[in-house]
Amino acid sequence: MSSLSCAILRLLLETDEQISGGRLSRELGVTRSAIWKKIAELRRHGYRIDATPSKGYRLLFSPDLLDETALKARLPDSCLIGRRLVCSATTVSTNSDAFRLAENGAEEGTVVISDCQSGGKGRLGRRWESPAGVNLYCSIILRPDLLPNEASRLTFLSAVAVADAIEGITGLAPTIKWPNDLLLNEKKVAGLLNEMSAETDRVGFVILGIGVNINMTEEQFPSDLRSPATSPRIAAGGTVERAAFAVRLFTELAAAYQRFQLEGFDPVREAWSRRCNAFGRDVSVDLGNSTLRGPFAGIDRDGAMLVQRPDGTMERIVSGDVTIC
Ligand code: BT5
Repeated sequence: MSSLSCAILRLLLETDEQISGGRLSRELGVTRSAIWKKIAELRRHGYRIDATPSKGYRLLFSPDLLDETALKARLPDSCLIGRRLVCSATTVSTNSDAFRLAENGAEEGTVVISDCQSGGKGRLGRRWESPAGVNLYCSIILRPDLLPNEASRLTFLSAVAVADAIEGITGLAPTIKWPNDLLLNEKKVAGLLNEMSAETDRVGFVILGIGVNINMTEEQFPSDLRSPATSPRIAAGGTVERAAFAVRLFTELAAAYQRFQLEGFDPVREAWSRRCNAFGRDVSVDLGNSTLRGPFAGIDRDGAMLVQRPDGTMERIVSGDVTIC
């Protein structure tokens, strides 16, 4: 749809009242008949818009779309994340698409979103279940001024932003399991896959890959998932408008990224620690050829997990699968 449809939708979303055709045409600098044509176009895409002669137009219902019009109509103009949106009905993996775009110079804040992924990626070659019409799958291009070994800080930043967005929109309070799982009632509701391209001393770009289960139902999860999974719909009932969730996530992320650039990692670490589900509990870490078990002792300045060994010293874990005992 055109930028005029998007501008009309933005004005309709701002109020529950009727807006007259005259006001729309004045504010947007086009004729009333141009407004009428775009209202018809929005209706064809599933928006229910009431038109009362002499009173004007009122939005009654928005379809749950994740296209450019639905997102741009809700996104503040000043938001860094989403200043360019690349939306599609289906793709293999939004992370792979974003990586290619970034290699070709796409600007910071570009977001790739798809309604469905045929090859959604988890970590270590695992799969991310990505059915159509129910969830959010997005990949965000950032170009931070960081050393390669500092880039993992953005995983923690994005985990906090996703948790804040879920809580802001649904009222449900997710916890975080190191390093990248978001849980509701101990079941996985979102996962992060951050990838980067770097020279030896400098990050070129980072792709924040974010998958959030939103309106997914129990029946849509395959029975062989490694660990239990959920969505706000399963946890609390009711559905969430995905475009509203996505915009909340982008604004949370933009604010967190700006704060990180000004104040560094400490505020991120504190916010992450408040959400972490492992404090005071024993964790078991699969290190590939051995398993470490001990009390979780937080994360250090680089985001490495600290686990207390039996002799009281700390083990730093930079990667691995963790189970809360
Ligand atoms: C992750 O990996 O949690 C990272 C997931 C990142 C997905 C996003 S979607 C947008 C972007 N584009 C991509 O291609 N990827 C990113 P990991 O910690 O390895 O968890 C994967 C495991 O979670 C799987 O082996 C399953 O057991 C489980 N799983 C798969 N799909 C799930 C889902 N929709 N909800 C909950 N758990 C799931």
